[in-house]
Formats: sequence, structure tokens, C-alpha cells
Amino acid sequence: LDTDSYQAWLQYRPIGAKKEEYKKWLAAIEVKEESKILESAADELKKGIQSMLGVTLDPDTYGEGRIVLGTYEQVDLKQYGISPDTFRDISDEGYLLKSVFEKEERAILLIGKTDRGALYAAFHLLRLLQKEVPIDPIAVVESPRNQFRMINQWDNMDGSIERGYSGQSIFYADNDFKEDFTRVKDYARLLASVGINAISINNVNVWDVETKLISKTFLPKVKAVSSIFSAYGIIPFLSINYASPMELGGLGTADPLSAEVEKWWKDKVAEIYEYIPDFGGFIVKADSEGRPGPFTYNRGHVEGANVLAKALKPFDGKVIWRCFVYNHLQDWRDRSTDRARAAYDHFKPLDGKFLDNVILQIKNGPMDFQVREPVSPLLGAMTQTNQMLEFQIAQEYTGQQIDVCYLIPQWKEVLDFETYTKGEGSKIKSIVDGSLHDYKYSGIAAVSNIGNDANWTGHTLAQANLYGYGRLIWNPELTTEQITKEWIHLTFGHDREVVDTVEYILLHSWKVYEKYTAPLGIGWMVNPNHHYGPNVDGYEYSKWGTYHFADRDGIGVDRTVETGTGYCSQYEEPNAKVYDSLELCPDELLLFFHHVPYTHQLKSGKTVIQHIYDTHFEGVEEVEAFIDKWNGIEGKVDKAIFENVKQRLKMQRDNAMEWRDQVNTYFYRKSGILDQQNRTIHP
Ligand code: GCW
Repeated sequence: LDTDSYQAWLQYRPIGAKKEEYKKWLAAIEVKEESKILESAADELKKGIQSMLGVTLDPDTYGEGRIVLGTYEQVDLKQYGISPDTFRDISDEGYLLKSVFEKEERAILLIGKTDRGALYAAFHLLRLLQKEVPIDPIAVVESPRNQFRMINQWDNMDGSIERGYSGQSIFYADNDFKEDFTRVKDYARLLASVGINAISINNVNVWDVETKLISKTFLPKVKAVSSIFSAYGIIPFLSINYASPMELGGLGTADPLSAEVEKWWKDKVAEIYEYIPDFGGFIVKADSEGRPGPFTYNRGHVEGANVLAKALKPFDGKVIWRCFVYNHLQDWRDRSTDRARAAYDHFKPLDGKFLDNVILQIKNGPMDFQVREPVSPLLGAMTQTNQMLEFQIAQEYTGQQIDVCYLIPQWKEVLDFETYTKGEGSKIKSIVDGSLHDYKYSGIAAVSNIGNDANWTGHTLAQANLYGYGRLIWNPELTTEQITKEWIHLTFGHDREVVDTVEYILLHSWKVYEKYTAPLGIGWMVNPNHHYGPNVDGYEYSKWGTYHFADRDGIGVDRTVETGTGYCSQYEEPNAKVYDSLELCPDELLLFFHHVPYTHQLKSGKTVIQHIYDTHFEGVEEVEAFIDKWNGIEGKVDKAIFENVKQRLKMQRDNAMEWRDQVNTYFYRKSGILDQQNRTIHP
């Protein structure tokens, strides 16, 4: 096992110049109360400080300086001159991190509003130490901006992971839980360190064995895994099979309006809470891509979700109902059906009808985690229904952790998108943080990118997506640069050249990936099923509703109101008008909204065809530049990490070249238009 990449951003490397200064503050630890979460925080502090400073934190004696860890109700605030008001306006997960020097005594206060806040304060301190920044004086009050900060595992119990690119599951093997949960605990540490507070531990596609996760067969083990996460403040959820009353309960129906079904869910939920008192609830993929749901019984999403919500309500449990609902059996000849419209068309009319412990989970784009998509118009469009945003950290359509594609800049664009739902100031980030529409529950979830690979994420640089996800949703005001630098310093140390190189690669990677793959927001063009590598017509005549409509004259999907599918009208003004207009529509989304001739001139001044050629040549060149830069830091980073990235960059170059050549040739053949720069395009 290679420790550097295994420990990811929790390596706790020995401190350089600041060591003596830090040691003055960190000799002892005083833990104010016993609780699992505070125990985890104290363990982490001991481990980290031992490793960074060589100091064993003393629990009993008061050394020169000490850490005081607890909640604001446990710590004697007066003693440190802190007003309890400090904690009045922060959320339950907020904290104060403060250095105090009084009467020759030094203390670092890590005081949470609750235990969880104290845990986050501990990780904050460890981060500061590892970054080697001054801790005296320091006084920080922080609260997470989003309520649910969730991870969705797409792990199956046979050990495979749907859209997993980092080995097998750390949870399951051979249709059972694994025996050894060491990695699960280390995963919990990684997640808690960036503020994740909820996790669903099985795939949203719930197959036969996984259906039994909510039965006696597996509940004892679900409980064991849950308690590991709970000790790090992470609430456990399960994905459920909507047909459970039939498949587990032996009933003849799963109709949500049937009294016996309602009773079955009630009893089932009560049983789960006997095992796991802090259970979070269910996540449900229903009537989506062939999975069972209320449609079978002529019921809708409201009835479907509410029967579960009723059962969960007495325990404060939640139903997270996914909105990834569309016709996955479309006929490509049918030009009137538009998959992009589906989520909004299905759910918008249902606003206000869900019980208040239902949260709708909506993917960031209307299609499916493409390298470029507009923001889903459903986000924020329901003012009376709790909503949650879904990102995908796993790089299903963005290089599968073979190609580097750092997604923080993309997610930031999504969060900063102005929806105008309530006029100006209606950004996605204020929708999902619950403030704009005063949602009772809201937040962000994302599909995880980890597996049992020694470095967790296949490509070591893909760790940055998991780290950055947590940090960004904790505080969407952090800049991409801040988050990126932070991850690099924690993972690679402080060598200037290393920091600059990794930063360069990460910050350019999303745009580079976009350049050599599907152009101008059109999406797909990937190999069917596994979704890696180019295949321009791979999905052109399929049933999935994902077409580019390229012919000899042009390309793109007409989603305008006048001549197209009308999808544009799902946006508020002025967005609707902007997207609908050929003149106003931003270049990067042009082909998502319009069908245009290859000779159409973009705002950049180039024609569409020349843009395609240029970006595809540039994309490969820029991957080559990544390789040169990376090779330049050989010997300055851990050898295993160096080799891992080097090898993946090589695979990325091969992939980029294949994309370039297939896309360029395809469009050259279709259009017959030559590259203005006369570069090699295979005829
Ligand atoms: O993008 C598609 C994926 C499926 C996935 C589905 C979903 C879990 O290709 O693998 O199924 O989305 O989000 O439900």
C-alpha cells in the first residue's frame, strides 16, 4: 500500500519551520464530554499532531498549551471571555476556532455548537497546521452554508460499482458486506474532514440482493457500517427498491395508495429505526430507466413519495426522491419528445403536493452529467417543495478518472447560475441552501468517485474532485483557486514548482476535456454502455433520447419555442430569451439549443466547423503540455503518485487523439469543409 496516496489529504506530513511555534500551543488536550463524535475529533487531533509535530497530546496534564474541545454548552465560555452570543446565529454544525493567550497559558479552543461542529473545528485546525499558516492569533467562526452535504455511493453488493472507476466497493463483496471495515472508517474520516454529513451506502439502482438491505438479513451489518459513519457526524441513508412490499413483503402490489402497502412501509421503517436510531431515510430512483415506481399503479410521484414520507415522519426521516425521470425507450424518429424537458414537465406541476420531509433530488443539468450542459430549469422552479442538487464526482462522461477533469470550476458555474426565479439574486446556491424559497430541507448530493484502489480514486488527481466537492458545498463562496491550492498543499506539500504544476493541470483540465470531446454543449458522442472514448453516432439512433442530428449541412438540437421542442421556455426570463435566441445564446451551449449550419459564425468569430477542428487539435496539444509539465516534477512528488499520474496522462493522450481524429474526420466527411489551417484530418 502506498501511504501518501492512501491517506489522500490527511497525510499529516511533518511540519517544517513552524514546528516549534506550533508546539507551544499543542501539548495537551482537554475533551469536555464523552461522545462518539468528540472521540473521533480527539483521535484525529492526536493522530495528526503526533504525525506532524511528533507530540503526543496529553489528556491529563496541562502542558504549555492545550486544545480545548467541546460544545459551547460544555466549555466554560466566560473563562475565555467568549460571549454565548457567538453561537446564537450559527447553525448546529458551526464552530468557533480561537487561540487564547492569558495568564501565561495558551489554549486553542475548538468549540462547536454541537459535537459535529467541534469535529469540523478539529479538522479545520489540522488543515491550518498542515498548510503551515500562523495560528496565533486566530479567531474563526464558521457554519456550513448547506444543510445536507451528501455523498451517494453507487455500490452494488456483488462488489461492483455502477460508474465506478477506482476498483471495487469498499463496502461489499460477494453479495454481502465485507468483513473488514478499515477502509470504511478511513473513508468516513476523509468525508468528515471536508464536512460531508450524509451518505447513502448503496446504488440507486437497487437489485435483488440490495433490496434486502432493509431486511433482517442485512440490517445488523447496515447498523455496523452506520455507526462508523455516525461517529464522524455522517447520517446513513439507504437506496430502496420501490417494489419492496412485493419483493420483501410478499404483497401482491406496491401501490402507494393501498392500505396494506402503507402499513408495510410503516412497519418496515419502524424496524429499521430499531436498529439504527439516527437513520436518515431513503433515497429513491423510481420510474426511472426501468426501475419500479408508482406509475405501474397509475399513481404519480406525489403518492409514491408521500407513502414513504408518512412512514419516516415519526422518526424524523427523509425521502430523497430523484427527478431523473424521462422516457428511456424513445424512438429516434420521434422529433417531438425531448429528454431535456422531462424532469421539469414531470415535477413542476406537482409543486406543493409533497409532504415536508420529501426532498427532490435534481441533477445539475437536464440531461446527464455531460462535460457541458445548461443548468436544470427545475432547480428553483418549485417554491413549495424541498429540493436538493445532484452532482456526479465520478467522471462517467468526463474521462472516467483516466483523463484528468477537475470539476470544481463546472460546479461553481452551476452554483453561481442566476435563475431569476425571484428576480435577480436567485442563484442556484441560494436555492439549494434553502434561503431563497425557505425550504425546510435542502442541500447537495453527489455520486462518489471512490473504490478500493490504493489511492481511492484511480487517478490520484481525481482525489481533488472529492475534496473540492466537500469544501465547495460547505462554502460556495470559496474560489476555485482557494480550494485547489488547499488540496495541493495538503496532498503534495509546499514546493513551489509542484504546487504550480498541479494547479495548472487541474485548473485547465475541464476546458481541455471539453475541447477534445463533444463540441459546443451537444454532449454524448461516446461509446455506448461504458461511455468512454469517442463514437460520434454511438447514441444517434438509440432509445435514450440523446441525439446530435448532424447532417451534411449542420448540427445541433433545436430546442427553441418557435421551431423546436420548446425546452427554452422552461427557463425564467431573461434566460429563456437568451437561450432561445441564436444571437444571444452563449457559444458553449449553442448546439444544445440550436441546430445550425457548419458555417454559422460563433461569437468568437469562428465558424462552427472551424471551432470543432481548432478545439480538437488544441485539446490534444494541451494534454501534451500536461505531460511535459508533469514530467518536470519527477522526483519532487511521491514516486507512486508520480507514476500513477504519468501513466494516466499517457492514456489520456491516446484517448484525446482518438477523439480528435474521429470527431474531425466525421465532420469533415459530413461537411466537406477543409480545415483553414490545413492540419491532418484523415479523409
Ligand atoms: O447517467 C446514468 C448512468 C446510470 C445511472 C443513472 C442514474 C445509477 O449512466 O448508470 O444509474 O444515470 O443517475 O440513475
